[in-house]
This record gives sequence, C-alpha cells and structure tokens, in this order.
Amino acid sequence: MTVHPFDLGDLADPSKLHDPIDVRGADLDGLTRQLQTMLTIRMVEQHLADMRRDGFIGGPVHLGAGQEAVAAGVSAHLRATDRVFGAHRSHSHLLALGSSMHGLFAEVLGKDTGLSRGMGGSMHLWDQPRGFYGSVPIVAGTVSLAVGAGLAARMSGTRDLAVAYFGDGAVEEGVVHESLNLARMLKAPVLFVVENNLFSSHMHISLRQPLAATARFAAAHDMPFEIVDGNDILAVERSAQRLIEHARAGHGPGFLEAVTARWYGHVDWREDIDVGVNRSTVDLDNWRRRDPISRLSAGLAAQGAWSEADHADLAASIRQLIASAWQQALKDPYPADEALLDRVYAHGARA
Ligand SMILES: Cc1ncc(C[n+]2csc(CCOP(=O)(O)OP(=O)(O)O)c2C)c(N)n1
Ligand SMILES: [Mg+2]
Repeated sequence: MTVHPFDLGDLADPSKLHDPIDVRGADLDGLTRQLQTMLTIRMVEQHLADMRRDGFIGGPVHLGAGQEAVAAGVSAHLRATDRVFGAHRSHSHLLALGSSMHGLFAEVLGKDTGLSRGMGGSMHLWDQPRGFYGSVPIVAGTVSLAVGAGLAARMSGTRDLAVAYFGDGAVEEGVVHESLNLARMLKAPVLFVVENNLFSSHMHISLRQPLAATARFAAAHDMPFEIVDGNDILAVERSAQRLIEHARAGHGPGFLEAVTARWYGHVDWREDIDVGVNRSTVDLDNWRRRDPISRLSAGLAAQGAWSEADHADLAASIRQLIASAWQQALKDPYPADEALLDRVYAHGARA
C-alpha cells in the first residue's frame, strides 16, 4: 500500500494563509507593476459586475475576482509570441497580457470594435497580437488546441510555448487527459495551468473527485508539476518561471496547479452563497482575507515600497481609464447586420 503525496493541505483551507507576501529580496519594482496589473483586472471585473447587474451587458459574464495573481504571475514570463488559451472565465488571462480594456468592454457590449468584433461576448475573447489565441465556453475545449499550438511553435523553430488555462472542473473532461498524454509523448512546449478554485459551477471538488489536488494527473503523465498558493503572486511567478524555462529549453510540458478562489458566484455579480454546496459566508470572508492584492500591497508596504496613498492614487487612475474606455465602448457602433455570418464559415466554405 502506498500513500499518495497529493494533499493541498492549508491551500484548500480558507482560514489559513492570510499573511502579507514576504517580498524581501524580490524585484520590488516588478512587484509594484504586478500590483497595478492585478488591481486593473480586479477593478475591470468589478465594473463588469456592476454593469451586468444594471442591465448594460446583455450576455453572461464569468468573473474571476480573487484569482488575479495566477494570470499576472504566469504572464510575467511570457513573450508576445507565445500562444495563450483560456476558457469561460478569462478576463484576467487576457488583461494580464496587456490587452485593451476598451476591446473587452466593446466585446461584452456587442460592439464592432470588440475583440471578437462584437460577435462573441465575454466568453469568446481573442487578441492574437498580444498572444491571446482565444477563449471558448466549452469546458476544456481549448486544452488540446494549446497542445497543437505548442507543437506548431516548435515546428517553426521558435522557443515559444503555449499556455492552457483551465479549471478544476475541466480536468473531469477526457480531452484534458489525452492532451496531457500527447503533450508529454511529443514533448510539446506547453504550460498547463489549473486554476483550482475548488468549485465547478456550484459544486465543491470534494463532491466530485476523490482528491482535491489535480496535479496528480500530471504525475500520471510523468510531467513536472508545481502546486502553489495561487493568491501569492511571488509563488506563482517563481513556479511558472521554472516550468516555462523547462518547456522553452525543449524538455516538454509542465503543469502548474494554482489554488485560489473566486469571490463572485459561478456567473455574473451574485455571490451564490445560497446555491453553492460548501460555499459559506464564513469561507467567503476567509477567502477575501487571502486576497492576492492586499497581501501583496501589505508585503510591499512592510518594505517601505508602497503606501495607502500610492494605492489610492493607483485606484483613482485606473478608475479614470475604466470610465473613459467604457464611455468610448458605449458610443462605438454595433456590427452591420450583413456581418452576422462573416466569421461563421471559413472563407470560401459557403458554396
Ligand atoms: C463541455 C461542457 N460541459 C459543461 C459546461 C457547463 N459549465 C460551464 S462552466 C462549468 C464549470 C467549470 O468549472 P471549472 O473548470 O472548475 O472552472 P471555474 O468555473 O471554476 O473557473 C460547467 C460545468 C460547459 N460549458 N461545457
Ligand atoms: Mg473551478
């Protein structure tokens, strides 16, 4: 009998890990920029939540507030030519690559200036010039595409890699396991990133899987993995860096499991504490104390590199950017009616 080593321990217990991030010896300027990235993502999502609640946004928005450190930490080691794939909850993945909030706002408003020309909404985002190859609502639907994109990058002789962001619910799809296997067999340069927020829609992982640690599937495919506190930007950055360097050096794929939590419910602005099995107000309050943003700002403040006044200035400048991008998106035109089928079929596919 062997005891398996896969236990998330304190990572899965929201009453733990509330301390400031220990940033001693780290690149403080870089971390200050990460604070800006994470606060931008947070405030954009809060704006989307408000606008959805107030009826300005017609389609669903899946918000990841609370999970910002994952995309920010991984993106710190990506290049513009890397190939990033997301899913239904991908605003952070997109914005962490430096994509425009105006393009996102215009998309959720169905405008012609949106990232998918207003045809997709929040779950169909695309910004290839920034390295974002796309997100789709089909759970696990982009994981195999990332393997193909990683292989294609290698076949073109670059050191670029592909990143697949997916959730703990997505690992319940067979295609994830086929993708892990193929990537490992072909040594494809792919970073698989699981944002393990312990929930799939409204169901806790303890009701769906015998173990909460999804990295066991990486071990099953003989792939290097790291399990990190997904609300600790420094931990995410360091783990991502090791796995990304491994993949870029031609040694094959890696698997990063970042344990985190989303503050909103599965979709839109509500918290879903009434429908979420095991999602209690106590847990939610505790998760808010494991906030990746306030833990980083407290860590930087402890080194004299950040202050409440800095925070207020930053928030005010982001608020202004959001207001002007939103106003512009509201004014932008809708696509023409004739454009409806333009991107449904590949060019020339219609007889
Ligand atoms: C193939 C497929 N099955 C089911 C759904 C419905 N669905 C949408 S999101 C979701 C939960 C996904 O959970 P997870 O992968 O953990 O991501 P999270 O929402 O927690 O970010 C489900 C079941 C879907 N969109 N696609
Ligand atoms: Mg999940």
